[in-house]
Amino acid sequence: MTSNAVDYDTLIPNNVGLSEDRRLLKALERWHPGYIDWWKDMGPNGFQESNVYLRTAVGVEKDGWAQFGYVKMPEYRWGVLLAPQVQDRKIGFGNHQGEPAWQEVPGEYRAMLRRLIVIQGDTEPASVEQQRYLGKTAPSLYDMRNLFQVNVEEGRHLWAMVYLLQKYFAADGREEANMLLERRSGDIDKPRMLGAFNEETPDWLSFFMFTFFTDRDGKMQLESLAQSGFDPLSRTTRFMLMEEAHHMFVGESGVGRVIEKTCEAMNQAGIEDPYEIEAVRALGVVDLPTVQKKANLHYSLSLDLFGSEVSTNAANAYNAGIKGRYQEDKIEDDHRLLSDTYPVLKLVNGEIKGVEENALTALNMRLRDDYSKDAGKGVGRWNKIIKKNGIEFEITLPHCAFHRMIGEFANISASPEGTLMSNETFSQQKDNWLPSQQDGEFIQSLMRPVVEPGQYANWIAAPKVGVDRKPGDFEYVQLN
Ligand code: BYC
Ligand code: FE
Ligand code: FE
Repeated sequence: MTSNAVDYDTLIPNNVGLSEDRRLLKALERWHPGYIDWWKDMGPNGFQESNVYLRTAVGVEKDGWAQFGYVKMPEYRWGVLLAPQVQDRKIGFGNHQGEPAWQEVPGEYRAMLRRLIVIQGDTEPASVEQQRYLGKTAPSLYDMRNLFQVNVEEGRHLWAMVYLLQKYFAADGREEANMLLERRSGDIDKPRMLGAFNEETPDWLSFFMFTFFTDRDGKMQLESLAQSGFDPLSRTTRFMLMEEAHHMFVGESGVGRVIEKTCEAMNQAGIEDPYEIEAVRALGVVDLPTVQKKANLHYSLSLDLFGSEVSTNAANAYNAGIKGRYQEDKIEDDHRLLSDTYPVLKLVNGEIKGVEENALTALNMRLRDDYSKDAGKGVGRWNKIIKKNGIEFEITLPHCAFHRMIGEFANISASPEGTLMSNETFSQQKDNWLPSQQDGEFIQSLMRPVVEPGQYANWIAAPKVGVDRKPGDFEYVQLN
């Protein structure tokens, strides 16, 4: 079955010929009610009966895959969608380079593959859990709709991984699929697997930072899984990446609109100094130093998601042909990396030094560098908004040693510039670098819902264009 058309006649929309695979169909139908229960329990709180103007995937080709319309979220058509199969696709890297891509799980890599799929799957519902109360304080119906769109798509990403587990991993895959519905973000007994997915997303600035920084880790990880020699994983992640672009748009434009509104308000009030924090806050907008602190927090939490800089797990997954580099198929080298090196920042005798490491074990570091470059471009666009408004301030990405819990710098303290310091000094300075309790309370004080169509909270600018080219006063969510 290689058709790209999506079958919407079945309970579970799909382009994988589900109706011809009775065993799999049964397994997914058995999993479905638990998913819906999870969505109603842990999904967007309070809006399950509202009509939301959502896009639903109706095909998997580059153009015209999305259809817009009002949907109640629990009735969203979550489905199993794979990018088109590439004929005669070959494994592009590692020990099996040049061999035909696997259509079944290779026995020797079964455990490794399952682990990666489970970790990927675990992040998707985690983000929905983290964001579940944000609907109540949305700055507009436009933003509320974008939040819900991100949420239903993360739900679909969970479906994508559950499909792989149920189809390719028999009984233990079924068990993992069930456990994905049992862990909970931030739960002490059954937490989600990765650190950043157990943090809170307490306000909308955090939501925008999360979709900018943390969904971008999603993009990088999915890009490297899209290179996988296990073809079904490659095809699923390739389609997920088309949805991921929207999540990062929500983040980048969201923070951009916050910055824009702050700059405008400062100019109107004649405030030139961005560090006149109380004066800026009195205007009901978020001061730029606080935006910087939020960026410091979410960037550093997201760097942790790349694992240790030097990792044999990463080398093994690459050698196995399971997880490649970012844009592996566009890199011109031998795709084996057996004698190559890669520069890694490490702690050497109490100093941060660049050290040449084996390129295979340094793959997490490399992916993280690619991530930082990608994130840096978006930050550059934020800075253009500030500059255009004539304000002297620049958002910067902190040093990779700042505020880390995983890897080389997990046990030291450093400033955002990368200056090492004692833990005591760090604690004294912390509130200058990361959102303090007071900053959090100030932002919370701005989080009042705005639900009139076409209206926006005072702290955020209106978007340049509507969703699906709808007019400014379009009712993106029909509350009832
Ligand atoms: N937190 O060799 P190491 C997304 C563990 S986001 C907790 O350093 P490795 C999304 C690690 O598991 C993308 N534990 O790392 C975004 C291992 O434990 P075990 C999600 C961590 O394996 C927004 C030990 O430390 N997808 O899609 O090379 C909204 C040593 O591991 C952490 C993926 O991550 C951590 N941060 O790399 C919605 C792709 N980091 O096994 C969705 C799949 C490491 O020794 N995952 N550990 O007990 C992977 O490729 C890799 O597992 C990791 C870690 C990159 C996560
Ligand atoms: Fe996702
Ligand atoms: Fe995402």
